[in-house]
Amino acid sequence: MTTVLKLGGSVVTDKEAVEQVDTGRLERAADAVGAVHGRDRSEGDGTTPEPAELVVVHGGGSFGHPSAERYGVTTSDGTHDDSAVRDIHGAMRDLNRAVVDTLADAGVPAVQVAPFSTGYRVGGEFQQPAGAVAALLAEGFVPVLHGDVVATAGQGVTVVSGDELVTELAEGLDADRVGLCSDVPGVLDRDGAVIERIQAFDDVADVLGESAATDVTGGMAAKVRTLLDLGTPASVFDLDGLDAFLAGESPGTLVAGSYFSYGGE
Ligand code: IP8
Repeated sequence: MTTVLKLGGSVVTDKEAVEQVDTGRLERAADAVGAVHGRDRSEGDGTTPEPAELVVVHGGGSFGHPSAERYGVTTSDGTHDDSAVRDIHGAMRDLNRAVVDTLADAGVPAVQVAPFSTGYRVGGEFQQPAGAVAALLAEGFVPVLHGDVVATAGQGVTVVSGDELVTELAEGLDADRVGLCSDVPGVLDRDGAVIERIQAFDDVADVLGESAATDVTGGMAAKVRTLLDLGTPASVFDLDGLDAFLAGESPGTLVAGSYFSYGGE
């Protein structure tokens, strides 16, 4: 069982500040992950089942987005400015360090994997070879990747979003489940109620807005589109749903295309 979990920028950072980790929320998330994927569990004593393999991806929040905006870099608009690479990638590395350290403190065998050094974009398509991540998983590590800048043919570098990473990793690793943990309890309808299941974008196109804070990689609409393109069921939930997701439940909104049978309905 392989799970890809994204901790959104709104979970790990204070999105209204500049380059500020949200320590309280990050620790809460890390504790939830540690309770299921902690080191003591992964060592195994021969009597308990092997824990599921977990890959963590985190977003940029107040680290990646302001610096990307400063240089005018998005997922489709690139730059050849080497300062932009150092600044945007550097900001994301700082955040990644905080996320990995906090997960490690919570007992998770977390290790950093930088998309800048391992992924690239050609013809607009982001590619993240999964070989190294798969090898780390097989060795009992929890790889932690992050939104980043990546080499882009003809454009220098562009931003890669955590959602793009989730898609590539879920496909490359043939993952069984995907979780997107952000600051909303799910995809919301017009009345603010959580939509339990989404099977097609047209069903929800009119109710999806964009993120209020600076977000160069798009808000909920982009997330839903990305998730529907996956061949893997994905749950969208907030921190309150994280324990349930890690326990194998489907908190928040379950987004799964027509390949997926919703309990026989
Ligand atoms: O927050 C974007 O990742 P996201 C990362 O998952 C950068 O969209 C560098 C803006």
